[in-house]
Amino acid sequence: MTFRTFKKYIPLLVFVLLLIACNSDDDNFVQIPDRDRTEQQLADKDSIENYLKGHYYNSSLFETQTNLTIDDIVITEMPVDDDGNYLEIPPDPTNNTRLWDAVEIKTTTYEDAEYEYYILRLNQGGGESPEFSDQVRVVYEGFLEDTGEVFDEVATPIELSMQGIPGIPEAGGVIRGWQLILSEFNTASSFSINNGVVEYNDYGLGMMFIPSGLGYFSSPVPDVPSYSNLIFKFELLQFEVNDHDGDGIPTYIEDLDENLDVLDDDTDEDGLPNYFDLDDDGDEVRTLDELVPNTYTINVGDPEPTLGENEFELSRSESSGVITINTVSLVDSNSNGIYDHLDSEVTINYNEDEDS
Ligand SMILES: [Ca+2]
Ligand SMILES: [Ca+2]
Ligand SMILES: [Ca+2]
Ligand SMILES: [Ca+2]
Repeated sequence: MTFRTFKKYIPLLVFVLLLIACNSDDDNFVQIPDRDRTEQQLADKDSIENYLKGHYYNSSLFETQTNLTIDDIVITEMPVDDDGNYLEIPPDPTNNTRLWDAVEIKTTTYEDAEYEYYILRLNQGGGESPEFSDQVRVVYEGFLEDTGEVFDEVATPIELSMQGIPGIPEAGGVIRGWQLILSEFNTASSFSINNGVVEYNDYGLGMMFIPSGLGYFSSPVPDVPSYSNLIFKFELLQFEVNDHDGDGIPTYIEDLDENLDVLDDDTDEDGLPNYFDLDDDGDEVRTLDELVPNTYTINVGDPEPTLGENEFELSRSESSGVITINTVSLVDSNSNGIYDHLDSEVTINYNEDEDS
């Protein structure tokens, strides 16, 4: 089962406010202009597709066995013909498949450019699927498409927040390609602990082929030259729902226009995007107080309560075999189509009795 606690970054809010307050204007160093994204993507697409046509993987293994790891994925260069062109059929085609014949091609718009990216789906995973802004537990290896050089790898599972906060490296954040692709996979269906080692069952396993524009693009990153296409092998093991500002609303729900970008949603236009704003409509009643609270108590082992469509778990605790689950629900009390916490005309505080 997935663990569904809620990460909070309230101490970080202070840093963000400081950053906004001290926004300096001393950028008098020479800036090298970025390359045009659309032009770069044309070159990157060509390069990635050549790689996919020029390599194969050990496909039959993944059709016959379960719980394989990234170490079981073997990528080999295709043989060439007399003219030096890649053959289209790999050696031992019963057991091997050309990557180009196995990947899914996806498209997205990002920073006003159109992108293709590619997924090799080796196991979907039997658990739940994270949202683009959640915290994931993964194992991965990343290497450069053009040299094959490994620039980043973790052999034991680590947790990463897929959504960062600008200016706060500690808050995490991953490249756009990861946000798009990991949210397409599911976590493990279950896990067990044997001799202190966690063993996951039926987790997401695959590879991603990401153009530089959905990777680091022009940014300097150790061992990754600017404009590098990136390839990752990964296992998606678990996830947690992120609520960056701890206002009770999961971060992905604060992506109001559902474009998988939480930085462009700022209802009160105070410079703090909703996912990092404790009072989203700026009406001086905190978002958490503009949501309707509810409490469920169940016994350990009982089925989970079914939450409403706009109801989210805020916290849970367990005592003497009884689980207490606190939730909040979005509400539109004047039925004008705008939830109270986004409607500065409505200032009902649903926690007033408790506070006074
Ligand atoms: Ca958005
Ligand atoms: Ca705001
Ligand atoms: Ca908020
Ligand atoms: Ca309001």
